This record gives sequence, structure tokens and C-alpha cells, in this order.
Amino acid sequence: MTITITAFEKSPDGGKGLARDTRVRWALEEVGEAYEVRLVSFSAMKEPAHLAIHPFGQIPTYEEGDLALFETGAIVFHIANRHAGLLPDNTNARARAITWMFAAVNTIEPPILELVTARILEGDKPWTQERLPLIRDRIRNRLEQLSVHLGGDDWLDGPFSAGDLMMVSVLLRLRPSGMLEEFPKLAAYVARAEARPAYQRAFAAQLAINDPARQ
Ligand code: GTB
Repeated sequence: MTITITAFEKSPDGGKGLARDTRVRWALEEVGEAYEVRLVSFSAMKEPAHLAIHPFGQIPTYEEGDLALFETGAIVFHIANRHAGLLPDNTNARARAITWMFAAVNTIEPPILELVTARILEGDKPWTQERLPLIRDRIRNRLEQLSVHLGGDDWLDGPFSAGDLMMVSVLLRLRPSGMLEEFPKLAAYVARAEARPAYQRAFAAQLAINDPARQ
């Protein structure tokens, strides 16, 4: 059955791979599933046809036969659950890998999104300059805890899993801030994940659409 995902017609990041379709592409590449991409504009995302598959009018979505999904955590879990390679077979190890998926979107991503919102959407507000150090410290606190957990290991819990895929996708959003480099173990963890052939293919596929040199 054909898998179709949606992505920005023109990503605001100009092909840096930070829009969330990259994590879905990456999961599909890791398990060796072919997929098609439907590009949508910001206005098309708010039209009834798109809202019918994404109630919040966003990308990415995932369609496969009569199944339509939104929310990258759920999409990546669906992919990982149906194919070998992204979740361990052992019941407890699988539960721990899924826990890391939730930790990525529920514990690590929120303060990172706060920073993005403060810098990009609230940059002109009088309170932003005062708030930024507080937000950065909140992020540093989580990064420190994550770094301690990772220690000298390559991945969060045994072999690379959907938990690492989600965590690295979330951490990559920090790259423009330079904060990742403050935590060498995490910087190396992200670099290790980015070096995976599946990530490279996913990155190249989104860049082929968004590369400013092509516009
Ligand atoms: N929780 C949802 C999920 O994980 O699927 C969040 C989905 C989401 O935020 N989608 C964004 C979107 O559709 C695109 S990825 N926004 C349009 C809208 O809400 O109208 C977020 C994103 C956007 C831009 C960059 N960038 O340019 O660097 C990075 C990430």
C-alpha cells in the first residue's frame, strides 16, 4: 500500500531538515519503506481537505490506505511498531524505547519550543530579553540530565531505536542556538545519529525540495 506523507511546499528553514516531516522520512528510511510526499502550502494546510486528516492544520501527516495519522510521535510509533528495526522485540526493552519517545516530545521538546517561540514569535516583546536566560537554563537542566543518562553509551537504551530517532530530531531543533555544543556527549550523540545512512537519505530528500539554490 502506498504511504503518502505531507510536508511544507517551502519550509521556512530553507532545507535545514528542522521541519517535522524529516523525522517521519527518517523512520521510513530506517525500516526501508518507500513513500510519496504531497507538498502543501501554509494556506492549503488550513483548508477542509487537509483539516480532515490533520485537525490542527499542520504537517506532517501520514496516509496509508484508509489510515490517516497526524502527530509525529504517533506516526513514528506506527512505523516502528509495524516494521523491524526501530523497536526491540523484548517486551521490557520495547517499553523503555517507547518511554524515550515520550520523553523526547513530552520532557525535552517543550522547553526547546519555548525558546523557539520566544526568539521567533515573541522577539519584539518587552519581556523576551528577561525571559530568554530562564528558558535557556531550563533547557540546560534537561540537557545535563540527558547527558548524564547517556554517559558513554552510543544510544539511550541499548541499540538505536525510535526513542533515539525522536530524541535526536528534537535536539536538532537546538542547533541554531549553539547550546548542544555545551554538552559534548549530546553533540556526539546527535552527530552519530545524523551519520546514519537513513538520516542522510531523509535529509537529502527534504533538501531536494527546499534547497534555496534550487528556488
Ligand atoms: N506536535 C506536532 C507533531 O509533532 O506532528 C507538531 C506539528 C507541527 O508543529 N507542524 C508544523 C506546522 O505545520 C511544521 S514542523 N506548522 C504550520 C502551522 O502550524 O500553521 C515545525 C517547524 C516549522 C518550521 C521550522 N523551521 O523553519 O525551522 C521548524 C519546525
